[in-house]
Amino acid sequence: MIVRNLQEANNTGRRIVSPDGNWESTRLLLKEDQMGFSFHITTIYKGADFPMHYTNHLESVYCLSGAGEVEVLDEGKTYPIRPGTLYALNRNDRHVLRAFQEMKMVCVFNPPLHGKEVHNSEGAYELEAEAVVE
Ligand code: 9YT
Repeated sequence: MIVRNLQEANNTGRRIVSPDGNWESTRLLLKEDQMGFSFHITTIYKGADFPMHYTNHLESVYCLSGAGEVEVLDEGKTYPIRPGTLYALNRNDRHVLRAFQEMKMVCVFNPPLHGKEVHNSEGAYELEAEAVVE
């Protein structure tokens, strides 16, 4: 069994702070755990407003706290996000995430992340980013 603790993981290489200043994410499960998905606790900073397009991954996102919205660009729809909301990017949807308050999210990625990924210029994660987690 794998047992990890968020507060402990925050003091390790599992905590990734995005260079764009929009978010940080502590990745509790990764590819090396061989679960078939990765599992992250992500903070979206207040005022963040940024596009993403996960062309290589499917992602589910569950809001624990905060408030914001997600705009799905190819649907032309915007959905409010509040505690209890889940959105699933089942079509690799191009989207814009906005945080009106800081949001705490649970994020699950398939295929799993290696650990150090940050968004490329398209707002995606490469499939073979560096794997090392201390
Ligand atoms: C909700 C979202 O996609 N935020 C960006 C960070 C990502 N969830 C991650 O790498 O944990």
